[in-house]
This record gives sequence, C-alpha cells and structure tokens, in this order.
Amino acid sequence: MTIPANILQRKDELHNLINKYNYLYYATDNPEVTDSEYDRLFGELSQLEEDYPELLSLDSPTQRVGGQALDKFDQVTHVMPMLSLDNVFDEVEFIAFDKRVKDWLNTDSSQTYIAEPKLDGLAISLRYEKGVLIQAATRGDGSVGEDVTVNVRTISTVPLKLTGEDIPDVLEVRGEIFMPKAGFEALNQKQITEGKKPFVNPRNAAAGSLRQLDSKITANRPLEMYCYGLGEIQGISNMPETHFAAMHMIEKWGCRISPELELVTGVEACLAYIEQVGEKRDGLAYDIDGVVFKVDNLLLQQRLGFVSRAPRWAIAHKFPAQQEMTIVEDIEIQVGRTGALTPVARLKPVFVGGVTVSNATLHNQDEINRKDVRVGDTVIIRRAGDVIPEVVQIVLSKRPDNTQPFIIPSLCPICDSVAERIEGEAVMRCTAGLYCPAQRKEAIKHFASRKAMDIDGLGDKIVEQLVDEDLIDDPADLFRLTIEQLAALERMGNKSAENLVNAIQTAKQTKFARFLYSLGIREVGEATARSLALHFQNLDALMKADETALVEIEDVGPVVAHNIVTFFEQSHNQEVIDRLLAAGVIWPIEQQTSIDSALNGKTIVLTGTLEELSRSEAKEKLLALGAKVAGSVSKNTDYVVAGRDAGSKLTKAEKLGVTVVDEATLIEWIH
Ligand code: 5U1
Repeated sequence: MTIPANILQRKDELHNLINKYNYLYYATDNPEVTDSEYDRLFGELSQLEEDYPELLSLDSPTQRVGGQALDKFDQVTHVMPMLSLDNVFDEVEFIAFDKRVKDWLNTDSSQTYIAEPKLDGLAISLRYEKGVLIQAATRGDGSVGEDVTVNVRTISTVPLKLTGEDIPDVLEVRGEIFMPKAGFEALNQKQITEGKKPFVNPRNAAAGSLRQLDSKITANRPLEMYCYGLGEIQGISNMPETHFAAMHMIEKWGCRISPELELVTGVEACLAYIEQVGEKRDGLAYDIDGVVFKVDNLLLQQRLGFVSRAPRWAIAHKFPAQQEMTIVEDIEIQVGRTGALTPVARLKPVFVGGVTVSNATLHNQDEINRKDVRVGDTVIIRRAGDVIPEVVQIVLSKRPDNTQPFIIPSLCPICDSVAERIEGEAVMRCTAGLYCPAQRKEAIKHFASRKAMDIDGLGDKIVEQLVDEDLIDDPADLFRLTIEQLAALERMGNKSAENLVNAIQTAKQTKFARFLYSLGIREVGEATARSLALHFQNLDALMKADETALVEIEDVGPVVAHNIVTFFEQSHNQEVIDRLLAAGVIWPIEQQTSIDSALNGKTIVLTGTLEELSRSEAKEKLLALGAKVAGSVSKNTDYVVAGRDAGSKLTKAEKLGVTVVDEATLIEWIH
C-alpha cells in the first residue's frame, strides 16, 4: 500500500516532536509540554503505525515500550574493542600515573585531563548508522558482547535517532547504563511488595534489567545512560581535537554526558577534583565508585596507545568500596529511647566505605525474616556516607551447619518487661517506658545531645555510668550532680568533673525550641520543635493546647499532635519539666525574628545540589528567617530553590507554576 504524503509528513513531525520532548524531559529536566500532550502525540503515532505498519521503523519512539520477547541474546563482535580502565587507589598511585603519562610523552608540562565520576553501572556501546540507533551491545569480554538493542531502545535517555548537523555515517558511542538510587529504592519496594527478591544494589538491578529477554520488563525499569567515549566513526566531517570537544559534539546530537564533566590541568587540580567528587558522592542521584581521568588531547591519546586492553591515557581513581563481605558473630538487641527493640548484628570488623565497621542494624523482625540473617552467616554489608551500615544480603553458600533463625525476644533484654508489637508497626517495644534503664539512658543522652541542650562533655558513656550507679534517673537530675559525684566516676578526673558541672550549668540557658526538642516527644524533631516554639512562644500555652489547636500548625499532623498532648498529660513528664524549670533551665521569649523578613511564613523547597551552602545550612538559615522548609512541592509551595541537577521537584514546580529561584537568589535572601 502506498502511504499518502500527508501521513508520511505527519509521521516525521511526530517523530521529531516526541524525540524533542523526550530529550527535554529526560536529558535536560526541562519539559516543554504536559504529560497529557506528550501521551496524545505518542498515541497518535502508535495509531498511525497500526494503520500503516510500513511506517514502523527502528528509530520510532514507539519502540521504547519494548517488543517481542527474545529467547537468547545474539553475540556482537565489537569493531573497536571496548577497553577497560586501570585503577589507582590513592594520591601516590595517581601521581605515579601522571608521571608515566609525561614520561611516555617525553614532556615535563602539566597534562590536561577530562575528568568525570565513574558510574557504577554497565558499559554499553551504541552504534548509530546514518544517525539511527541500529545496535546496542554490552561490553562482554571487550571483543564480543551481547546484543541488547531492543532493551536499550526502551531507555528514554538513549536517543533512537541523533539530531543536528554533520552526523557521521557511522558513530559508535560508549557509555554507562545505570539505575539512579531513587529508582532502585522504588524498584526494590515494588519487588518486596510483589513477594519478589529485591536487588542487592543499583548496579545489579541495572544489569538484571538490561539482560531481560522480555524488553517490556526493561521498559518499566528506571535505567539511564551517560556517554563517555567513542568507538568506530566513519564519514565525519569535523573530527574534534579533544575528548572534551568530542563529548560536547555528541551531546549536541542528543547523547547525554555527565554534568560533572570537567577539564583539569595538572596533578593538583586532579586531586582537588577527586576530593570534590568524593564530597558530593553521597548526594549524587546515582552510585559512583571513583573518578576517571583521560588525557584530553586525542592525538596524545593515540600516541600513548594501550597495553592489554587498558589505555595508557586513562585511569580510574577508585573510592573505597561501599560493600564488603564479613561474618555475623552475634546478634544483640538494643533498646532505644522510645523502647524500640532493634536487632544489631555484631560483625567481624571490616573496612567498608572508608571506615571500619563492626555493627550493622538489622532493623526489625520482618527484615531479619526477609533476609534470614543468622549468627554465623557470611553477609554482604553496605555503608554509604553517614548512613548506618546495613546487611544487604546473606551468602547462603557460606552458611555453616546448625545455624538457627533469629527471633527477637518477647521480653525486654534490659528490664525483663514485656515487649510488644503494636499493630501496624514493624518494631517490638519494651512497655516499661522510663522505668526501663535503657530507655532512661537514651532519653538522657538525647536531652544532652548537641541539637538538644548541647551539654558539652556529657558523652554516652558517662550517661550510662550515671544511670547504672543510680546517680540520675531523668534529665532533671543532671542539674543536681556535684563535682565530687562526677569525679568518682571511672576515668573522670577532678578537672573534667568540674568542667562537666560547668557545662551542665551553662546549658541551662537555652532556646525554647531546643528545650522542646530535648524532651524527646515522639516524632517531634528539630523542625517541629521550632514550629511549636514559634507558634506558642511559651511553654504554658503549648502544654494547654489540645490536638485541634496543634494540627493547625504546619508541621504537625494528627499523630504528632496526639503524641504531644499525651506527653504533657503524663504526670511523670510534668514533674520532670517542673524540676527542670526549678533547676533554672531558661530561655528567652521566642522572637518572631523574621517578622520583617519577606520569607516569613513562606514555604520553600530545596532541590538539586547547592554549591555554596550545605542543605542543612540553607535549611537552618531559611528557618531562621521564618520560612518553612518542605520536602516536596505542592500548590502550597511559595518558592523552589533549584541547585544543580535539580530533577523531578523542579519539573513539578514548573508544572504547578511555583516560582523557581537559583542558589544565588537564596544567598541574597539570606544576606
Ligand atoms: N566515566 C567513565 N567511565 N568509564 C569507563 N569513563 C570511562 N571510560 C572507560 C570506561 C571503561 O573507558 C575508556 C577507556 C573509554
């Protein structure tokens, strides 16, 4: 059947529009049309392809939804081998690499490298002929990989067709396919809900998703790609002289490259880049395991060549691994401030994520059951940044004989009171409240902590000794402690005792918000304490407030309101508060400091990476100006502050017409 010219023209229009909107949405995070308009165009194209099957082409955006299931992956021989990278693990090794480069090039001059994070994903080679994606292959052994084209076509950030000027006849683009952390968490939640095994880490999830014989499954997995190199090229009119220019050339044709890509000259700048990326590592939306440096000049790359599959012109500086294997030597129960019984795995110490780890939380009985962690098991543990180390998975093949499933006891291991699991909660709780010494200790530790009353020098160990020796029962007792009592504690000299008594006395002068936070009311964190303090201005008013009055405050929902009312109703708590006040705990009247501030009462959302301020600094300063800092964008949001790489929150703000400002504006506000 001949296809009418107007249909052909419309098909081309739809391809161009959908590709453009797709690129804007996924690659630039800056959509120009609503989701419904996009869906309408997509539907129109699908209908055309159904009416005129000859219209269906490899580069049609409809191919992104996946196709017929395969029974195996074909092999693909790479025309140019996919190289791997040599690694260095510290500064000294990096400096030696740089020296080798200079020696080979017979120069003393500082070298310019293109630098970018090393993504923890899977290497892929995309082959475009006349601008159309015709093949996507895994690295395999570097010479022969697997044909995963149908699966890769479903990845929105991979262009099915290159756009722009001077597109070469053949272009191979190499890069990494990965799963962002948020997508990984959501996928694992879904796996658990559906009774399926969760993935161990985003890398495994990405690999598992890409190696699906049914591409419809891949289409539903949150995969992304950044490109970092080139393979075969034929028929290019203007080959750039540098890797950096080459990357920006393919970016113009629609390939996504890392936003962290930078040129760095000389060893010092390289080391600074490593540090800078290391600091950002936990805040990035995806896992990385190092930084890659490549000599930028392509002629120099050619001169340097490669040895056994690894180029002499590139190196990966690896960060400490965030996952390691170790053995569970014991499982103990910790009792927290709210009585929660938390099982903790005592581990054979292992170096992971840059520190030695000997404990990992097992969260609750459901988690233990799900992972079936037992004493004696070999486990993979993960520690990323400041996150508490956790057991990701057990290694069943290494399980010794005679291990037993672990069951959390039904009595509190500290005070022998009954522990119960409240319906709807995952944790078991000791029912003894402050009669349980463990809960008492935790309540006092919380009271003294930096964000609460900030008692300098009153560490956890001292609190534990004080409770164990019956010197204190509750936070108010701290103010009666004498130098003599403290000096009699283990490893406490007279001078330290005197300093501690002074610190306790100094801490009496506090702020209302800090005082409220220090009481340890369930689910009243710092931000809620600050809202309560600003709203009520004095303790009496807050203690008299009922749940209806409390839920009117922005941060406070019905559960928190109920917790607050219940806390103040308890005579034991009233008595401790009276004794704290009698001991001289005092704060200035809470000022509505921000009355004059234009941000007073405004709801602000921070998103993306801020360069000048840390998230918590920015939040702190905005709160001080009377603003509320919310975690998600809604129609009640007044401003969104968008840092670098802002994603879905920015998109939502734009959709809802919320004013978006940059970090420079935020800094102006603060000043
Ligand atoms: N970011 C980045 N990752 N990565 C991996 N660049 C990079 N380059 C690689 C590999 C294997 O190989 C080059 C030699 C192209």
